[in-house]
Amino acid sequence: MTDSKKTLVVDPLDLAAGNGLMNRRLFLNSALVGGATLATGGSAFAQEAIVGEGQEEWTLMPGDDLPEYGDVSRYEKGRVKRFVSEPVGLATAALGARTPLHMLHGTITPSGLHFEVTHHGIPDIDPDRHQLVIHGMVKQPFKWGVEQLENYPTVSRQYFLECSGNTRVNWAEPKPDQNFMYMTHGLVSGSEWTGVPLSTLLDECGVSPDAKWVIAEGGDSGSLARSIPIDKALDDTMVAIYQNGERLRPSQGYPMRILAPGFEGNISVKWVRSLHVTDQPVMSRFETSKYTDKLHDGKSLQFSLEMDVKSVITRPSNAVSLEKKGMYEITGLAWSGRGKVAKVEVSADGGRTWADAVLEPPIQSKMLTRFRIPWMWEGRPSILQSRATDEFGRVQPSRAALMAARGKQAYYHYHAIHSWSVNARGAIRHVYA
Ligand SMILES: Nc1nc2c(c(=O)[nH]1)N[C@H]1C(S)=C(S)[C@@H](COP(=O)(O)O)O[C@H]1N2
Ligand SMILES: [Mo]
Repeated sequence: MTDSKKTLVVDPLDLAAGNGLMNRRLFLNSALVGGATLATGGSAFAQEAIVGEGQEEWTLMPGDDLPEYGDVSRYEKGRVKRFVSEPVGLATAALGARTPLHMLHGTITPSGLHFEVTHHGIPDIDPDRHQLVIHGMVKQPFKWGVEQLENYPTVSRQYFLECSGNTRVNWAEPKPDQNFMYMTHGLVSGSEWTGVPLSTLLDECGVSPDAKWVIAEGGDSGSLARSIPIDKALDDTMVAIYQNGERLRPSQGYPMRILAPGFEGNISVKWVRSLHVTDQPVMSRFETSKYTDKLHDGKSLQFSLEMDVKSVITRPSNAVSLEKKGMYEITGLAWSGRGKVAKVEVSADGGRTWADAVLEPPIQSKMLTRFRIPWMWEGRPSILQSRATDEFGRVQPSRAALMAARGKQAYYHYHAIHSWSVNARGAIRHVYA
């Protein structure tokens, strides 16, 4: 039994920054897990034990038969789900399904919860009739079905995928958007992708030394097309056929997609059917009217493909408020489109002081990294923020710095520090700080 009135005694040596941020060493040496810290004062989480429980009906009879394809508990079905936008006309608008980041742990997004952006709906592709062709500036064009692709040596790597429209409401909205965080940040997910390196297939075709771009075209009705720089195509880009150990889901591009690690999601063309090797980009509407960044002077940045360094606190967040004073774990995700996350700092006082969070290994290039730090909330109004730095020294900017650099008219590639204000009752709101 815990005594909820006893106050938590915090060793001042354990404080890492202002307003109750604790030294991450509390996690590293498992002092918290040992109970010494959390048990005092009654943690914010534990409940009193009631003797005599444990005879629920499921303990009294045999359970169900085994399904051939497993599913989540029926109690989770309504609770853990993607958040799907209204279908507003397939021809012009993109449909989005957002990952419930605040409900997930670790870094791998369950396939059924991977975010999805689809401009023309999900095609119902028969894998026996779908083929990928490589043509254009090559010695010999070739084509492959998914069964033929499987004969090649494959690679399996964990990568994040983020739509460059993720968090875009924060550019323009003068008032901070109060939708729950999955609406502002849920267009990012992490998976293990298995596929054939695109370089293997290009080598087989014999790419001309004058080639500069590979134009990928999808097999959906709108034939979404994007130009991939040849260096990226020959580097870590793959034709993915598996996600988290099983064939791609229809939402993710079944039976094959481009996966261009660390680049904006739009270029990872799903349901890919054609790769045209050329010396010029195709200038499709997805790289002219869309996915370009309008600057102060009315000019636009085009082909800003590599995603910036970014992070967000997923718990607590405006979707998960605090119920009472006590010790909490602040946790979230950080990522960089260029490489590994090197550091995540957390502030509980609106950026006046910062403490280093623990980064949970393995820390992988172009993949989500989980961070965590203990926080003693003493019931004071607080502003929680996270700031990521990648291995190249790129630091996640404040919103003011990002707006100063890129202007207010931008739409894509928002990646500034996100701020959660906690009031004295523990209610959490998104604020600009
Ligand atoms: N063929 C095709 N590929 C596509 C899209 C599409 O509509 N059609 N949407 C793109 C966009 S905008 C993004 S952000 C990513 C999303 O990938 P996901 O749905 O697997 O998360 O796919 C990209 N690839
Ligand atoms: Mo996107």
